[in-house]
Amino acid sequence: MLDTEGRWTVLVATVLLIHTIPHAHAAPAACRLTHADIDGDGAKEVVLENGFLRATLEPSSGGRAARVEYKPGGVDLTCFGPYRGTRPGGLFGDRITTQSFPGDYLEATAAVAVVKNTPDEVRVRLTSRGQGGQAANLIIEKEWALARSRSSLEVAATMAYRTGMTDPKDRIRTGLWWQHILRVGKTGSQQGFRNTYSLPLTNGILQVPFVPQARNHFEQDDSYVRNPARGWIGTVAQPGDGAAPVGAVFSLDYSQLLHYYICMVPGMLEFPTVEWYYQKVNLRDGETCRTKVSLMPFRGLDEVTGAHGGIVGRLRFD
Ligand SMILES: [Ca+2]
Repeated sequence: MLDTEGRWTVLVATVLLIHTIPHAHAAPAACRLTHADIDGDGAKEVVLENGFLRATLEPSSGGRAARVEYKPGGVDLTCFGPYRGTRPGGLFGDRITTQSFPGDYLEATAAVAVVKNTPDEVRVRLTSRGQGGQAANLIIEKEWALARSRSSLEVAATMAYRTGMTDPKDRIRTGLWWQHILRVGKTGSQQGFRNTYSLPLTNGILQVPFVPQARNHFEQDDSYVRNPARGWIGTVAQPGDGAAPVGAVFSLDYSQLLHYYICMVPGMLEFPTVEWYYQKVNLRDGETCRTKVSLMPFRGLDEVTGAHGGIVGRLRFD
């Protein structure tokens, strides 16, 4: 580039990209779907599994992912709590922007429909409904999918308003909000590793460090991050003992996004929450809005500065 005094300077860039799609010569294991009470608590789980991930969904707890094991890294990307007393953690806890915490959906019981169960792809739909007022007719549906050749977990969500009455004046105005305990830790453990959250903002990439059992603090602007610049948010963890960094990034639709939100107060010793919420929409009877998210795990990147379309990357100017 040419500087103000007319001198040429050379920018040396280091680019490292991690594909979440494996090379063709790999022979990934077939997909499997199990719908059974695997932990003996009387409620059925749904387990989606391929060669890269094993995701345990809890229909009886709002249709969340209670565990997501990333096999190549030997880690879990979340834990099932307890979070805030006895409230479970996990990924994709449903909320809506017009209900205060915890709202109707975090502990709703979701209906289960297996959509596809083949060696190349497994797909299941979990459907929850609110409890009172207009939310009793507001349905949140998450369709989870794993493909044999991909290491990402795909979630396609629908928020639908179904009153059964075609009153053109009756409409609901709200937005979808997801709460996650995104943290990388040893498989099956409650506590995660030391890690750093990354958020792309209009004034640069925000890096938020978190050290388990330390009194971490992130409360700028009441925990809201109101200037997102891209549709991704993720974490990179340092397992220690010379092991490669392991992380995961959510890739989401930026055009629908409103704010990110991180709840990290000193009393939360094991993990913070990672959340975002979408812009409000107006829904009349029979109308729906849709969005898609990919959760992309990776190894070997010590920093994330971009993520999109199955690729997570770091671009660094030295
Ligand atoms: Ca169970």
